[in-house]
Amino acid sequence: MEITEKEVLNKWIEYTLTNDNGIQVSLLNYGGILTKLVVPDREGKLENIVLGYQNFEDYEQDSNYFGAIIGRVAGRIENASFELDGKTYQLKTNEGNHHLHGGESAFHQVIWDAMSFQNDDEAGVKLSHTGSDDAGGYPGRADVTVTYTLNNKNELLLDYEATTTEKTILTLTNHTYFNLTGNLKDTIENHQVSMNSEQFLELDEALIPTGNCLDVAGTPFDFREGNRLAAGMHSSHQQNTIAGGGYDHYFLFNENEVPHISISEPTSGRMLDITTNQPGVVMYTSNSLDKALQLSDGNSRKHAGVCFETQASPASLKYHQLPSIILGANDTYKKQTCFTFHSK
Ligand code: FUC
Repeated sequence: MEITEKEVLNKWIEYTLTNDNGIQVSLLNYGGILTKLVVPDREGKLENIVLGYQNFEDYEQDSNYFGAIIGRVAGRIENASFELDGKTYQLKTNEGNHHLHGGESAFHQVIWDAMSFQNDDEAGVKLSHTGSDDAGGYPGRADVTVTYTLNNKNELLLDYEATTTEKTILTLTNHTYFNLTGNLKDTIENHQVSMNSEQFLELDEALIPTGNCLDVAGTPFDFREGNRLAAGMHSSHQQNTIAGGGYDHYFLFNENEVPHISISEPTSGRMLDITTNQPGVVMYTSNSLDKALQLSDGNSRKHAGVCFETQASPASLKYHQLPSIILGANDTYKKQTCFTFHSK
């Protein structure tokens, strides 16, 4: 295992973790942004499988949230408002009337305290952030750590921990866009995804969950036996068109079935398994990704990457049957998502 540090833009540090099989993970202390992930294809060829900017300055105002830690609440809070214990809280809007991905200057835009560590079989960086007492209208101050660990089993672990000074709402995720073709050779159309999910949340035109849980059976949302992402990109299903041609939906996982998601890419043979103790995932196929952004491997385009945002849904604030995002003052939020890389 090896770990190196490099200063970028005279203000951030980029850490690169390398395991004994040549897998490399690069991340910034700014936003905890995963900038590069280099893994072998079936021939052993090492290539980058995540979207990242060519110029680091572009991470500062990134409405695509490339690779970043998202919080305090990942996803959309309808009308930027929620009720907790009979009290109504109003947050700042940053997408129409709504509050997206923790609002402005959220966890994706702060410099985290970083501490690296390594031993024979793993190397990592522990990122910590102490929120401010007035964190954009959320109750309580949240103290958060996110630890990235790469090991020699070809696993990348993201461990999230949080506490709060007052009862609050919190759900964290990471917003990496994967593209297993390597070095952005193609879109994600031919990625084959299997997912243990029988239900997903219906969206309205503003991409806000309506509260209806829809059955995946007989729809392009059925990944139980595996399906190409292209199935939803060219579909006339109203839920795919509403999302801009593809997926931008919360899927609820079936309990006790792992891995929760498996992805394979036929040309490179690369595979990725995702296992988590989160109750579900937003699968977003970059339907609204800005065109012609200068990325490290070429220009961006629609469907250039796919995000698997493991999390609980903020829709639970309104629809209480969904897994909750409430964190009590004496509780510790503890979540893990594990990404395992292999090939066939
Ligand atoms: C995802 C989506 C959104 C948004 C953003 C960049 O989390 O749910 O629709 O476009 O990423």
